[in-house]
Amino acid sequence: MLLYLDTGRAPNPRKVRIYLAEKGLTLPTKEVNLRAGEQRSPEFLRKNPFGGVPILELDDGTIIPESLTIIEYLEELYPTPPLIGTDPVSRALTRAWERRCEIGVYLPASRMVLSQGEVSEHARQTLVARLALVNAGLAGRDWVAGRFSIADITLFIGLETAFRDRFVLDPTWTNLSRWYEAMKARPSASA
Ligand SMILES: N[C@@H](CCC(=O)N[C@@H](CS)C(=O)NCC(=O)O)C(=O)O
Repeated sequence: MLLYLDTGRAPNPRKVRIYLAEKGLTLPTKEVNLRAGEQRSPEFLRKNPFGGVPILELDDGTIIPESLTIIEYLEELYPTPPLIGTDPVSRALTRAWERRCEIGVYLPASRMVLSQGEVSEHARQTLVARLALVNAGLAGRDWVAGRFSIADITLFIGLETAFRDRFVLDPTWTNLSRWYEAMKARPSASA
């Protein structure tokens, strides 16, 4: 198994890095220099025509793309500690929160950072509305889906992406601020 990541701290490969740190897993990795455009080399495009990392190459040459899919695959191989719930209901709810955090937080945060004008402003408004809901969801629980999970990892990379654009958390979002401090204190946050 060979995991292709970036040379820096791009969000999607970082999601997998944090996941591996939380699992205590070390995989053989190969770094792709995105700034140098290595993801667009013919050799890399043969592995992933979409030209992005992370990808996971299995020993038989099968390529598993997409950060979340790689995580789900690894979770099946290495179920302990569980980061996608422990039974059908908690697995479903963990996945639901993970989707909310990717679609409602990470994607608008990334659109806000990468675009300008009205598009960026619209993304910022979506982000604010979704974060208010995440803040409400965190009432009375330490982690987004109850116990620590991939939903927290996705929310973290979403917030860190937003902070690149000088985004600040609304001071009334006390649950989310408390969650962010707890997340930053985990050793995996520096992965
Ligand atoms: N949905 C994919 C997104 C992969 C992706 O866009 N990766 C970025 C880094 S965060 C990348 O490799 N970008 C290089 C490029 O677009 O040229 C995933 O979750 O893995």
